[in-house]
Amino acid sequence: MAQLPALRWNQDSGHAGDAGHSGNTDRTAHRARRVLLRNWTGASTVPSHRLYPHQWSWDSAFIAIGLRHLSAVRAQRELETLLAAQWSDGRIPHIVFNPAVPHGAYFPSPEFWRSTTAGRAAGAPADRHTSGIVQPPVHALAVWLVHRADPAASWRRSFLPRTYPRLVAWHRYLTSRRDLGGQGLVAVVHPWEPGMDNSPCWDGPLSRITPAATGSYRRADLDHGAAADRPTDLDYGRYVRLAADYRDHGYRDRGTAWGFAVEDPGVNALLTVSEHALAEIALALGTDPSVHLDRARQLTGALVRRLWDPDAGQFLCRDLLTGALIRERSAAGLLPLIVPDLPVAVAAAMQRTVRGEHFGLGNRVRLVPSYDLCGTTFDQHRYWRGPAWFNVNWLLEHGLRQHGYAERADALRSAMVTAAAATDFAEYVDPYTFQPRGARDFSWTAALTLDLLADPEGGTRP
Ligand code: 2M8
Repeated sequence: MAQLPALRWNQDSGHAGDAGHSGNTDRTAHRARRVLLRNWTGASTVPSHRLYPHQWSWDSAFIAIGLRHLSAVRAQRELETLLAAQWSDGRIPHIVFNPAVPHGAYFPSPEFWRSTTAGRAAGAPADRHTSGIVQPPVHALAVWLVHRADPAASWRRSFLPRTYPRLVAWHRYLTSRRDLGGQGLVAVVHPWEPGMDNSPCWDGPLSRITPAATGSYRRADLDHGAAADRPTDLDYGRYVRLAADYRDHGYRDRGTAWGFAVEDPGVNALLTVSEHALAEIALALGTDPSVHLDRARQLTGALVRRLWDPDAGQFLCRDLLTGALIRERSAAGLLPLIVPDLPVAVAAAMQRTVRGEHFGLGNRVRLVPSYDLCGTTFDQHRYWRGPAWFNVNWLLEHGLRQHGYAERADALRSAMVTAAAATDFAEYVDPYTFQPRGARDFSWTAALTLDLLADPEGGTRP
């Protein structure tokens, strides 16, 4: 059986409030736990009651990683609820709708996605409403970390035996049906899929899309979020058009004339790490992990070959419709730092980029912004066009530590906890001032803060 190069994820044990915490960190952990308790709806957690009142795919994975410190069983349920909405073609939808929430509370609602009818041929479940697009595959990593938090509870509930086949089907969907470029990487077909919805990386590809007519839908996000923080109407119209076209094609991935198809480094890096997690899960189940290790190796190779740009010192997105790299620097291009067996020179160049003029970590800012500080369209307030997000920074904290930059990781960890506590767990913050933006009491901010606090030694561990 293959030898595992252990998936070294730092914060995979411990409990918030462990001995050695100061009063402040205990208070922050307590407040973070309260957010997670309030946002729990009985079987899963909403990202935010008002702005995002359903279950989101990658949110749930990050939430479960924090929730495991509060209740490992609840964290298992979070992931099980999401996986129960998986389509039979393997896709995990990006939203699972809560039937108790009125349709007008969020747009696009179930009436827009029509998963039970338009998605029937692609294998959407008949008994619940979901969206038809996907989000980054953080789930296998989350399952593995949740299992590690309380192995006894996990085995008692057969958590790994029940989730493993679903995770395998999910990765198979991505690596087969979504390898649209045929080069061994997953492509996203909508700006919402990589989770960084409004990134300037999409400006070029989106400019080719005719927006849906303004009167044909009603945005619900502006009821709860400031217009200056949210995407413009023009971009929103294009998101709607792309989603409607996919739906009207029965959410089929074959024979579709894609209006948008991009290889994103963040999505592919997360898939690679999750493939390593699948290897760990396979081994725990007593089966051969080689297939996952081989795939992780292939993905790492394809990432570097297709998306690494030595001149930029970071990874870039590739637009499959033009074949060219998209010359915009977003934080997605730094996420491959989480990949364990990245070539040393690539990791070294990336940590220089993280600290350099474009991301300024430790110099101009204390949290990594979502987009290039020097970019012409940088906006420190607008959603995914500059503000700092906690999930991105949590991943980078791990990436820096894993590649030997512990001091930088320590500083980032402490800035994240400070910013989360000072902003009531904001959805995102101005990277210069830590001014809160978007929703407050945001679930993944609370969950990941809890995770950082649960491992007080993590900052000094090799
Ligand atoms: C944001 O995306 C949703 C659409 O999926 C929206 O703007 O309505 C993004 O930040 C995304 O990454 C996140 O998963 C979602 C829920 O927190 O909100």
